Amino acid sequence: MRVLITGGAGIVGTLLRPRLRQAGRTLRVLDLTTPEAGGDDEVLAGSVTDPDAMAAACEGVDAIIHLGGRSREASWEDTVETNINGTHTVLEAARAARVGRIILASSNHAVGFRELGKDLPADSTPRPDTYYGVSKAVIESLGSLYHSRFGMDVVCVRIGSCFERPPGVRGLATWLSPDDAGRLFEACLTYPSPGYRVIWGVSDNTRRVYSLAEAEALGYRSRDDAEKFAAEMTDPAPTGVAAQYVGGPFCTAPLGVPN
Ligand code: 15L
Repeated sequence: MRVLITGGAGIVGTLLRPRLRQAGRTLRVLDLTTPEAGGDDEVLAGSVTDPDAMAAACEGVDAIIHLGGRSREASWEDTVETNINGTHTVLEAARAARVGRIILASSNHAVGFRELGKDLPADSTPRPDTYYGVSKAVIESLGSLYHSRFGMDVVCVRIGSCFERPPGVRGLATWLSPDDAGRLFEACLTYPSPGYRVIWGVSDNTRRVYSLAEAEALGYRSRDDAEKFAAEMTDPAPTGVAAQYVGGPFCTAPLGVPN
């Protein structure tokens, strides 16, 4: 089995690579500049917006983890080009190469203006908080379209905050630990015929507000809880709008301004 990871040199890709390697599986890792070698991984340079590069990257591939793109707010034009056109290019290349399964990195910011509550369903309809959030809502729709039209299995993961450690107090609720990320993407890669799904990417944090049920239906079991880092957090707890909505500080960040 060969798995293409786009944006594989980014934060999430770097955390995932060692956790997804296994016998009988080759990881093909793509980024704008050639990613560092590691294990038996194939590494290559190319942009997700380049149809030729993506066609070559998809050759002989069984599944794609599409992480490539802007991971924060940027200008409207950059966001459309990299995240929306880029994802369309990846899906088109995947369709032409008959790749059966795509896991799309979506984000909590697709639903950033949903009120914080208990167990927010993973398929809550979009309420983006930024242009970035809009792009994530659009890629979920593109994934739905390619599933319905072409029968591809598409799993959209609304990732909370995937870092080595929770990034501040808000992260105590939104953290997806690296090991849980490995377990979650492994479930996305191996669950038989998932069809089209939207799931949350989050650990079983004490302060969690996202539902785990949809990811657990794919066999994911979180073993981590951000609460063990609570005593180390020195930033002030979110207040006002940032405390009311899923997207936290993204809800008030200026639109189109890189942050
Ligand atoms: C995201 O979607 C970003 O890619 C990441 O950098 C974090 O900001 C994360 O959301 C978050 O909400 O913590």
